[in-house]
Amino acid sequence: MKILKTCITFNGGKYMKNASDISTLFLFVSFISIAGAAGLFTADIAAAGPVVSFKQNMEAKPGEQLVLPIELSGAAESGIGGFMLRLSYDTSIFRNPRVILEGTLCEGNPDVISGPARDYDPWTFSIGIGFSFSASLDGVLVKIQFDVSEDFKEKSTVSFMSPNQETYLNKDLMQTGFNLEIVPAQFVDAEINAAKPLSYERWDFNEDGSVDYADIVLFKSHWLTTCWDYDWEPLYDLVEDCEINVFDLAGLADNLN
Ligand SMILES: [Ca+2]
Ligand SMILES: [Ca+2]
Repeated sequence: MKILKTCITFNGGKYMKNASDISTLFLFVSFISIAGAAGLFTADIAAAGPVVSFKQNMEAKPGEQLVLPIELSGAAESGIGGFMLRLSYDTSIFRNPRVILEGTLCEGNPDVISGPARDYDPWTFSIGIGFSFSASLDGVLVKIQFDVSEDFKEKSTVSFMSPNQETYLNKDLMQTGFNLEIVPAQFVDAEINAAKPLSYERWDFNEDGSVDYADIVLFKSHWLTTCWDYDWEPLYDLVEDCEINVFDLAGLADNLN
């Protein structure tokens, strides 16, 4: 039943233009429903093909904004012509979702649609395009921006809803006669950690309850690295300027026990 709703949602908009599209839709809905009931969508097909992944190890600051890139790899020769990402997350923590296309593989594509779910949908927010999307290179598929609740503590997950069913990559609908042909893919969720507040604890890098020589040694091993370096570790960028430098050292020195 979830799959049925998916199809209606997707085709109920601009893509369903005439009677022939409508009959195609119902044929397609029947097929998908039967396939779903028969258990044809299994974890096996999710293991192959391209990978869609949230950027990992992201931190969010309570009360601030979070931009979360969704990355695509293995795109070449997979024949992707569209996608539907249905996301599920705690809406009391991640609020006012907006899609950013600038700097992504979707930049400049006016057909990307997005929006919140209705009350009866099991997902929270969706982003998709049915056709005219072509990814020959790997990169950031889209970005999603949230306002993060001031109450955000610890961690929270942003996940893809039902990979290869409600969330999927697909062949170009224009070329498949509006039959949804899913390109099997792997989808990797995000676990977002709450950034630690700028307080004494932030200088206690090894979290042993004291800011001392051991923390200086750890700090020194990241000296003058920048956020463009492969071994970038934002934990040490106490004064956030994308470099571990003298400004961070000053803070560390001030907080030594
Ligand atoms: Ca320490
Ligand atoms: Ca810094």
